[in-house]
Amino acid sequence: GTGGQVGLATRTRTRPKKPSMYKVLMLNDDYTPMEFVVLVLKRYFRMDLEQATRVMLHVHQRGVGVCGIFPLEVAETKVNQVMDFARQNQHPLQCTLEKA
Ligand code: TYC
Repeated sequence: GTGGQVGLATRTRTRPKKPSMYKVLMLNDDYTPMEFVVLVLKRYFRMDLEQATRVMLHVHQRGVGVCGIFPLEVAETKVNQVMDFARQNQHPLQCTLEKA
């Protein structure tokens, strides 16, 4: 046009892009009771007693384990909930995020 502005061609998405997913990891420590970790896994990750016990023992033996894989905002909320609950109960349990 006379103004010299050139429109750049853009492609528009037809489908929304898939959200990036994040692993929520539980870390072992020497002080948090096993029963407390099982409670956390049941309460915040909707595991039954058998699943929760399996994941807890995996973390106890290997040092780290995956609690679940979620979109970023959900994963962040889970980490905050677990850390708050551990703090309230004076346990040093640590939980963190990692891109899946
Ligand atoms: N290692 C702890 C104990 O022997 C149990 C434990 C398991 C702690 C998993 C943290 O994420 C954890 N009491």
